[in-house]
Amino acid sequence: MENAFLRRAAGWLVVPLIAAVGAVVVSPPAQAQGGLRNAAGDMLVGVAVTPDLLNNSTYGNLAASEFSSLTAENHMKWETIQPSQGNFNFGPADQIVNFAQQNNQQVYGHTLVWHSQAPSWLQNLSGSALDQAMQTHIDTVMNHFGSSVPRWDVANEVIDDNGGQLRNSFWLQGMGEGYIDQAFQYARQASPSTTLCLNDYSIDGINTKSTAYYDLVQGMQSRGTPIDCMGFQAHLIVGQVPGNMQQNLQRFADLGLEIWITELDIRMSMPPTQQSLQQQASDYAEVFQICQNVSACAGVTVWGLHDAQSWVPDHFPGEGAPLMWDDNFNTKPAYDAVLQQLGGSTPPTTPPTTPPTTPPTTPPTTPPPGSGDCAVAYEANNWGGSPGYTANVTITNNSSSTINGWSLTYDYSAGQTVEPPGWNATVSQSGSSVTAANAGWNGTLAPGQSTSFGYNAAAASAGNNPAPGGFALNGTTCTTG
Ligand code: 9MR
Repeated sequence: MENAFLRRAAGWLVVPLIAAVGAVVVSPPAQAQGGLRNAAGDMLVGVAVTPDLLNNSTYGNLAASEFSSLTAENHMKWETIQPSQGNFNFGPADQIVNFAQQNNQQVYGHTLVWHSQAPSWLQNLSGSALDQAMQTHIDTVMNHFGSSVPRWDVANEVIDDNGGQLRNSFWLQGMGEGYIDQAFQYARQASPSTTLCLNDYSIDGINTKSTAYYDLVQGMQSRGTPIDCMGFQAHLIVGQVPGNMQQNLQRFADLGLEIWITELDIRMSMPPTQQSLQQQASDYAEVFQICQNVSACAGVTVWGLHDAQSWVPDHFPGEGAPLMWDDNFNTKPAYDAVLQQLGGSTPPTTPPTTPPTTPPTTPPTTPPPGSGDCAVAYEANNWGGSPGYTANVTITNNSSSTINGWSLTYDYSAGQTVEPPGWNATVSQSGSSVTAANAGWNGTLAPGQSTSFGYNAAAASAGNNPAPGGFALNGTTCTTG
């Protein structure tokens, strides 16, 4: 199997190479390239887009200047590309690809074989007719885009939500369980150098469904089916980044796959509060940090540019605001947190807003909270059979005052060693004592507000990993549990 790093490096060469051979005249970047794409180094930062909106100057400028990869949110799906049999409609998708080429961006292809957004003529086929339609579609689409779309979701959402069985789709009914292998084989034949991905939601942490994918990938590999990459959609809820997400992505990386976070959004109950926006910022930074920590992780794509055009409110009534820009294209705390996580400089930010409950006369700094005024929840996810583990720590300000800047100290008793600096805090260790200091964006904790940080660590030996004790926030003892 080709090395994931080489593949990542090769992917970067695609657009310059096209320019070099003179096949396409690539104009200079239309926009100054700053922001996220610049800060991210060799990690791609993507956004799902709609062709019409690229003509809106605010949307287009942000899509070009902040992102290094584009995914068509809808316009490379079967119902758009081949609405009736044999009639291919590449216009909207080509707009996206052209925009990407003008702005030195990659394109992530989404998606070739899926049970949803599939035209009824296709759903009415079965057996060899369905098989033939699959091959024709894959061939025609991949040949049309060629190297301008260097990776594709070949099969999307093929496993059920309950019990990890193959989804009972028209594909499964029409072609049997070999349809997934068949799709990947057709894709490899059509375009040998394209990175071929599986992609799904609710597989971000270790659970029944993600383990079913792990087994599916291993089965494909044992049968010689070409699979190169695993996409984790990460349609998440504020405060619920799975504690073992990094461990989960790593186990797929260890199978030799390139890793992508393909459809990130983090929704919240509406309307947003200062607390939910801060939690969202910390969650976004954590997801980007996870990709940074997994060396096979090539990129993170967010599923939409700004809140006003997200799919979330239509599908989850009462929830929304899942993206990094608000309805009016203002950056949210999540943007600043991601930029900082990527190592970029945070623009001069608006001064912290005083929480509504704080009277205007409250002095800016408040004394440390009294004992029990903070609570700590600690969990360690052991990497089965090895001394390694991932720790996640959540602190809650249970006092009635805002905390401005925090430092949490605690002690390990069994010789554990943490790997600094961790994520969402700067973690260091001296002897058995660990200190975690807030990151730039989560130092302010309003009354009742929580924030989480984490790090990788190793126990002295596998299985010998008791929780630390003596948690103190700014010197004051916290309750645990
Ligand atoms: O965001 C897409 C939305 O505009 C469409 O109406 C919807 C139709 O199913 O698909 C949405 O995108 C989905 C993606 O293609 C696959 N993973 C789940 C995404 C959110 O539903």
